[in-house]
Amino acid sequence: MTARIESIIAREILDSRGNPTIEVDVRLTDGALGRADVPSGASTGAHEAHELRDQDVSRYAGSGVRKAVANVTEIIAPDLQGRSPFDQEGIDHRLLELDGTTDKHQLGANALLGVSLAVAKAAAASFKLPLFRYLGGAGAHVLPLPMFNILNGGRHTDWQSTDIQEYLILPTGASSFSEGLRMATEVYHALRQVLTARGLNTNVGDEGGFAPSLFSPDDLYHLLTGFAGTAANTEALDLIVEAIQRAGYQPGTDIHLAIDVAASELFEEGHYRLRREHVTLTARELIDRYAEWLTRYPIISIEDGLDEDDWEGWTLLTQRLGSQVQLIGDDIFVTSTERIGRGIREGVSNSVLIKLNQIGTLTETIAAVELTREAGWTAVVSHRSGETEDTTIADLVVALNTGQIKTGSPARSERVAKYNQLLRIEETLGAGATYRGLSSLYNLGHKSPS
Ligand code: 2PG
Ligand code: MG
Repeated sequence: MTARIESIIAREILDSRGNPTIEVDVRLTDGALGRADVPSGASTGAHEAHELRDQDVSRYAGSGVRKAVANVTEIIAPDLQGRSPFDQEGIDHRLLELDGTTDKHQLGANALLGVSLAVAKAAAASFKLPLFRYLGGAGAHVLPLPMFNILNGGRHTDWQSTDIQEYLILPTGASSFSEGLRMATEVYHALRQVLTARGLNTNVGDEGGFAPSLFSPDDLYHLLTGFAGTAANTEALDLIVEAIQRAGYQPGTDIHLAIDVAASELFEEGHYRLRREHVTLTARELIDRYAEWLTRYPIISIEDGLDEDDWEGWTLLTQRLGSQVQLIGDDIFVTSTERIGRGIREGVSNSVLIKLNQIGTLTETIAAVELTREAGWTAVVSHRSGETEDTTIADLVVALNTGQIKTGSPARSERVAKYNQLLRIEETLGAGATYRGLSSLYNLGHKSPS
């Protein structure tokens, strides 16, 4: 007899920022167990599915998730009990029906995602298959090009570092995932030395990247010490280029750069405010800056270069830079097929960031990836700034062969857990593993950089 869902339980646990989040256990009649933890963002998109929090200020300042837990145990669990765990689409469809709202605010996208993923993991365990194999079948074989966020800024550092939220390094010249991981980790350690040599602090931000206090026009320390730094946002790029060289690698050959501007966080009354530089720019002026940076630095990917609702600006951005770099939409698309579909019709980018909890179920996430790839765009599977030890995204990126993952710096266990899981998957695949390096960005018919 094939296994059925026997029980579903949920609990409130903590994420990497010390905020409550939900964990779900699905147990099958054959004893198989699937456990999933749900991540949480800080620079969240306004159009993301609803993350249900208790708003009871007597606990965790209102951020508890007991309501989401109760929705799992009292509403979802009795309904799904006895169903087949192998019908993921049917399960996810039922979750959407039980919620009944477009933004999933009734039961909470966090409650739905916990169940959706735990069911998939229980099903994989029942088959005694690794999750990537259960989800991806025999064709799953592509290890992703990792995007390591080694310098954190923006909201992830309480605006103490740069305006740009993430500075990432991509080991494009590596011949395997594990070699890429080693190269990037060496650069991370070299960056620590570069910062220390400059008298800059080596504290880290939410995703494990360094968060130094960089040059700001009114920063007395820098003025008094006579350090003739450029503005914080480009100083970060200079420091990373130096770290790459210090580690013995060639910027633009062995390792390329990427940024996540998270520009929705900068957007105020139709303009983009760079707090660390004391300037306010139009979309066109900000695009000019990116264009100028592309001439000076080996940047091959820009995420959220403009605000989540600035569709006009995004069109302009894509017309100007879309043939030179990967332009990833995160907050603008929020992993929603509806918004990605509009983006494809209007030609507003060439890549989509894929975050499970932005949309709320595995089936909808896979649909978002499929739509993205059909358009010849790239899809980058991503963590959130608030994470746990759950490693589902490592399996998902291999299952779907999307070829790129963004999951933080090569430090802090909630980030490293995903990279370590990819090492295990690489080992399992052995000679069958593929690593595409630079061509991961252009493997879907998208024009390669000149
Ligand atoms: C992003 C993410 C993850 P957050 O903007 O891409 O790096 O941050 O989870 O805070 O939205
Ligand atoms: Mg982003």
